[in-house]
Amino acid sequence: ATGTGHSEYTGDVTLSTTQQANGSYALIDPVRGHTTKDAHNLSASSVKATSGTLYTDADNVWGDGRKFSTDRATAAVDAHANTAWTYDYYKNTFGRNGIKNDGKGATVFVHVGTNWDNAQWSDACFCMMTGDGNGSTDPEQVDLDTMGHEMTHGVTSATANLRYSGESGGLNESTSDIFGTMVEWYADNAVDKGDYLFSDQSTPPWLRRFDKPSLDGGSADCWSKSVGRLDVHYSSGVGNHWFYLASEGSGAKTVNGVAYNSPTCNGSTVTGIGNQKVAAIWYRALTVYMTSTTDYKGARAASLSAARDLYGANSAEYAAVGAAWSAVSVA
Ligand code: ASN
Ligand code: ZN
Ligand code: CA
Repeated sequence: ATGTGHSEYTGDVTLSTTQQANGSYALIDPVRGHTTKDAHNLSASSVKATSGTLYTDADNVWGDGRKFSTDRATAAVDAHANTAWTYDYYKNTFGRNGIKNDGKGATVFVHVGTNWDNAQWSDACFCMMTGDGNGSTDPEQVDLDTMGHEMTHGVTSATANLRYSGESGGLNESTSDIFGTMVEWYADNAVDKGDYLFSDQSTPPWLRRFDKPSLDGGSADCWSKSVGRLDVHYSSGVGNHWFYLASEGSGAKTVNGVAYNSPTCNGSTVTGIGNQKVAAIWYRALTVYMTSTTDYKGARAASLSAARDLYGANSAEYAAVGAAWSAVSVA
């Protein structure tokens, strides 16, 4: 069935739902296999696949469009819709049939924990958990790029399986930021437009940004020998900066009304090739060339191999990928 949702972050949305024997509708997506449940504030460490309760509704019109809503279905609207956008992005862009490419859907839990200002993916429950924000500035953590980020952790686990520490951990995080952002670009929503800011809707003004990652106070803009000692959400900065430079190029630029200014680490000028091509290169690098121990040097090699496969070794795309890595000090 097709329901209507009043979302927190993307206006009114359509929802793929399933009518049950008793006539009510459930947040079970029959196309993609995803199910959305209320965790009833169970902590993230306690959530199992069987936890919580399935969302059901009599008239298939869901939520009230408010942040921090007393209607517990509102966060579920965003979660259910944005999980579908993420599935569709991977399917329609890369032919990937779900997180494991096996057609099996995931479970999404909303209202996890109490004032839990976070979201996470778990391979163990094949589920995503999303919190309600911090009770003041940050609402429910269910916006497009956040949902895309968390589901991408599942894709990474099923493919390169980048180990979640050191440089491979930074690459794992960067991969989630990159494809999370690409899901936002793919959805092309009038309210939550494509940008190079991460978690900008649910953690305003943003949690991380790609043009100059260090503006978050912790992320690395440039590779150095010690970058692997940073938290993986900070060592990811090198990969995110590479993605921005390869996509949009160096210097000042306004995209979809947001002003960016991306410096290079070596004084070079980089010309971008657009984020769709960079994402295609990164997806092939992730799924064909990277392994659990790939570091930044290995990521450069993997993405150049992918660019060669897709566009040729003499292409502008291949040159841009290499130039952008050099510009973040990955030689
Ligand atoms: N939201 C965080 C992430 O996906 C949770 C974590 O630290 N693993 O990176
Ligand atoms: Zn992450
Ligand atoms: Ca964003």
